[in-house]
Amino acid sequence: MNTLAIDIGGTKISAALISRDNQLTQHTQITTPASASPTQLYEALVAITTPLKNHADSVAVASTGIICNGILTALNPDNLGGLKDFPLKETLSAITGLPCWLLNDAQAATWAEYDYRRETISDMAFITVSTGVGGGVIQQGQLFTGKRGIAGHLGHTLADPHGPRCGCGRYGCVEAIASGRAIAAQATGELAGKDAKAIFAAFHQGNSQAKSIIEHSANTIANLVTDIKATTDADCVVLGGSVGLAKGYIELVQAAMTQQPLALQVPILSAHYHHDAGLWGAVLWAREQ
Ligand code: ADP
Ligand code: BMX
Ligand code: ZN
Repeated sequence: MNTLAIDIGGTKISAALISRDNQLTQHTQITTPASASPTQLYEALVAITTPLKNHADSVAVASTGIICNGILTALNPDNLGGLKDFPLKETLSAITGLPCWLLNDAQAATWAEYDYRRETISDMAFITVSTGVGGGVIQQGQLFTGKRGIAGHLGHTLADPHGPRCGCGRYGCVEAIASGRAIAAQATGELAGKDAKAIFAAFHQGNSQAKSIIEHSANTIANLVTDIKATTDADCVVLGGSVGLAKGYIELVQAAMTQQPLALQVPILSAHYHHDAGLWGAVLWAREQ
């Protein structure tokens, strides 16, 4: 039988079936509703689960936001269309009639990326540069979730005390400078109103404003990686998310890392599971529970 895997992000919701022998099939994707209405999120979850639920015996979810006792609470409500709290476990159990396992999206991706490397490493961190900036930390083979689900929310560490206000309410968070939303928010003039994907396209066509916004993001992530190394002595740091995986981005982060003190440098790798790290992590984590 299969597990129905769901990854709820600030921009898209993806789902797939993952079998016991690790075959991923029926990959589907919809846009995350931009409205603060819980009804819209409910309807999106019904739409994505209905074609798949009869082929599964459990549900494993990776979701943006703080996951605690089955409730999704946004640390940055801007990234969930302004929606602050949502009874995710209860809702999905009711929609599918199946047992349901939940984890934060970046924590889930961290678990998948660790699982892939577990023979060779014991300590690592994962950073998703996506709608927001999410993270997860593995120490001695253990995923840190924290008692309240907050552990590893690396996007809300301080990058610049004089930086812009983050949707979480703090000023100068990594997320407020480096995330896909932040990249879009910094664009002016000919790039105003464009999303991060379009700003990357402009960067590859030689646009100097796009280059400086993307380099600022990459430098901010390189500083975060250095902080992670100083805090955890990670064996490696893995990057994911559509910005983290975008052409040319990891090379910019790696180049900025070479400017850091040698003892604080650490290998920066691209996510093995690419855009599906959250889906795989949710399922692999649920199997461990
Ligand atoms: P989610 O946050 O829902 O998990 P993503 O990881 O796809 O979703 O991140 C969404 C962000 O990534 C948006 O800001 C979007 O503009 C940006 N993005 C999507 N595709 C690309 C791409 N090919 N290159 C650069 N940025 C991208
Ligand atoms: C935000 C926060 C994290 C999440 C991260 C990446 C919310 C709604 N989300 O920092 O919990 O892990 O974004 O999420 O507060 P994504 O949607 O960009 O993948
Ligand atoms: Zn923040």
